[in-house]
Amino acid sequence: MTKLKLSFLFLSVMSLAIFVACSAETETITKEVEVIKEVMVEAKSTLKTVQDRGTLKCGVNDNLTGFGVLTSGGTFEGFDIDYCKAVAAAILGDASKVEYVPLTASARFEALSSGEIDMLVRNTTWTASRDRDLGNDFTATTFYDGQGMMVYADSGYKTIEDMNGSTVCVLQGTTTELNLDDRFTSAGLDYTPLTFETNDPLQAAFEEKRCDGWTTDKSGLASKRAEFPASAGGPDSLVVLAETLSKEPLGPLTRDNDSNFYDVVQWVVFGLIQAEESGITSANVSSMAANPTDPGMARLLGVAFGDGKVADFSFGVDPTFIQNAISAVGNYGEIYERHLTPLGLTRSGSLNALWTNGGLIYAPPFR
Ligand SMILES: N[C@@H](CCC(=O)N[C@@H](CS)C(=O)NCC(=O)O)C(=O)O
Repeated sequence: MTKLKLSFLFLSVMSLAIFVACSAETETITKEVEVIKEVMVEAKSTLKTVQDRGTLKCGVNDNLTGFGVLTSGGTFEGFDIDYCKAVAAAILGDASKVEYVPLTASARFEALSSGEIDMLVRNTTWTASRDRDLGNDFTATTFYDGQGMMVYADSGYKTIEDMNGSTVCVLQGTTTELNLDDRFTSAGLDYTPLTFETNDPLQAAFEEKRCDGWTTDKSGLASKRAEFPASAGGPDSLVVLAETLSKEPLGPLTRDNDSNFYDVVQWVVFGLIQAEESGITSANVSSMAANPTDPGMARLLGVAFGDGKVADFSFGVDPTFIQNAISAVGNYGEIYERHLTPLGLTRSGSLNALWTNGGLIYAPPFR
């Protein structure tokens, strides 16, 4: 729906609301307002588009092992990819109904706002300007990250302060590029950024030692370090400096004013976290659904507890949507273990531990 039509509908709602205040026909008009509101929501919902189309268009990374990568076998894999699968399983009952759209860092927001994709899950940091100016809605944080600096072990650099006068390789259109400037400029350090649109030429420049440091999210550095080719020195030739330059909360995002779809994506994220907290896994979810041990578990899995009713939270999808997502990809811990543990990203003691273990991974109540 165009902005003009939306404004017209909004004005219609407003004038009806004013009329309500002055009229005896309050009840009828209140109903009309409700209908108009429903039409507005319905007309804009990506949820309906996905249901009608039968596939989910997910904007992803195809070049970041652990988060999103196109494998040599032609399949997409990774932590972010599993959220595409989980949402497809929740809405369509089938995790394979995803159309993956690989996007560079610079192209990702336009792809979402133009409608080319339904949701974006591409190691993307939640920031104020991306939320407001770019018209996105961040659903939840799936990975708490921070920016790091990777250098050659034999470079002698131990801290950012040692890097005065250095050249740093960085990707365009990222928070990384902006934080790098904040950090060096505020400390009065001289540096030259060498910027790239995609990772491969960046890595080539780093291997050729055209830059002294490579900066991005620490998870990204862990991924690139783990795969650093032996011909260029292998992983042991590189170190990531201890300093964390920024906060990089990563997670899926949807378009602004698309709350039916936004809610489903957000509660799928929360559902997979709650599943871990409740001890529900891809292996035991069917038996837990057949025999839930408590009412909270029954609500989460969309089944009745004893003789009670099935709790339907009216998300516009089957009440078993979280159950379907868990069956497809497992709980939060399983997803983490599958994709991020192999990169050496230790979860225990980090922000990405469950809140019950001292971390920030927390789901609001399913009630
Ligand atoms: N989280 C940051 C950085 C995202 C980013 O693009 N990171 C790089 C390095 S981890 C990446 O995904 N590179 C893969 C590529 O563009 O080929 C942001 O949202 O701006």
